[in-house]
Amino acid sequence: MSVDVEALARRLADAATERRPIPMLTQSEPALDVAAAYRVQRAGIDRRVGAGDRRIGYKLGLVSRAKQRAMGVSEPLWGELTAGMLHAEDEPLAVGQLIHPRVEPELGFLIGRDIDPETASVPVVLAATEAIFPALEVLDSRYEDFRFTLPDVVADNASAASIVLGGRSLAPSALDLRLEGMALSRDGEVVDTAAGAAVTGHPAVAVAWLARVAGGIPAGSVVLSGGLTAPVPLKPGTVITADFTSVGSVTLRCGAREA
Ligand code: OOG
Ligand code: MG
Repeated sequence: MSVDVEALARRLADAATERRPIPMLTQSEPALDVAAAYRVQRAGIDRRVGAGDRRIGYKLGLVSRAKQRAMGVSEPLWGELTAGMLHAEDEPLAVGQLIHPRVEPELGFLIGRDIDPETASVPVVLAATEAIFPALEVLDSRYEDFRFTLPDVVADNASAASIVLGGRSLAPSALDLRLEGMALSRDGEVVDTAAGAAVTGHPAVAVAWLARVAGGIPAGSVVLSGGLTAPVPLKPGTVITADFTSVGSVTLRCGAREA
């Protein structure tokens, strides 16, 4: 039995547009395995690109213990980032346009040289990385109760909604990514802390994995490492800041009212 890739991509896109969460696809589509789910994911991004959006890179997901525990899924996954997901730091996020948004702190990689899938390794990733910067990722699962299996969340482009990039960009040689510390604050109060090593022992391990499974990473890509902590729910008026040791801070402000 095969799945109707286009129809499933449309179901997910409609859920986002209508702000209406849907049951997990695997409930009605038992044939949706991880490989088919990546085809649904690609069809969803192709739809966005067809409507004028542009691919800018990749995101890793479920790579830290904190995230795997929070979501009950213990295998990593990846998704794609588009220009339409970029959200300026000083612009309030319209949380009312999302279903049940959450945010998480991540490390961003700007890839300066193509990374081949066959030779990807930590030293290769670090040599190919032009800059590291802090990021906040806003997630918004299109599924009811923010619950999913691995194929469901893969098909849903790893719950991607918006990304805020900030801080200062540093060459990877200017910091120890494993020991890059991070304090996450909500409305001025620290709610979680982590270091880069939360992501697979070293965030570049996750980026090397991405290069192997995604068929390489082209020069110019932005890659998000995956959340360092469990995600934090967003409400109107919430202000979230991630302060990092070396790469600086990034802040997300939610709009005051549901709109
Ligand atoms: C899936 C996406 C995971 C991360 O950084 O771990 C992710 C989810 O938790 O909804 O983006
Ligand atoms: Mg993430």
